[in-house]
Amino acid sequence: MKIKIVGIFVCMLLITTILPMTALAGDPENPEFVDKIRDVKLFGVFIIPFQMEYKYVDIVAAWLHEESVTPDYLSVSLQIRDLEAKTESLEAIYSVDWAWNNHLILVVLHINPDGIGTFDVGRSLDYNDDIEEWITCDGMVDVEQNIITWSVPKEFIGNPPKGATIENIYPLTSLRFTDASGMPLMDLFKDLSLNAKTSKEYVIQY
Ligand SMILES: [Ca+2]
Ligand SMILES: [Ca+2]
Repeated sequence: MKIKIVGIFVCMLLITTILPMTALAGDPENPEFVDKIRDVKLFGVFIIPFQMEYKYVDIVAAWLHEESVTPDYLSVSLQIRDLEAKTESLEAIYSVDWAWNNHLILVVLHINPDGIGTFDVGRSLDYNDDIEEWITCDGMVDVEQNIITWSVPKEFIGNPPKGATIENIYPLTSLRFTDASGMPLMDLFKDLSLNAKTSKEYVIQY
């Protein structure tokens, strides 16, 4: 009886230590952010009945992740319903922002008829939402998997230590006229994160 109770106790200990570990690390199977699909809206407000034309800005999920071999980088991945390496006429803007230590961080990528732009990361230097400083970072567009990944140097975002909680992870996409078109640079179509199915925190692993 005693052995059985000890066995149950050990099992419970294992479950309580393993479960948080698996739940904390972001990956495609366990993303921090899961969006509805077919929810791209005109001006971010009006529902569009047919979404075939907007698959390349329809957010599916977003997650943060780190590798033990590159502990100085925080990777951010954004999954889209059907990602394209270039657009036909409009400019697609992909971004994910989050908060740590009361500072806002934002990663951005533009894809337009010329192709893929630079992978940028910005930070606010004070406690408001304005981004004051930008750098270009490494990144990857995987059109097979429909995933954009930014590789963010931790130093630029204030070196969040192991155990730090990254909160309010919110992706956003928009479609607007290109600079070259001479048309007003307003967001025509957007996929907002207000209707997320899942939105949770990420804990720094390294
Ligand atoms: Ca969506
Ligand atoms: Ca959405």
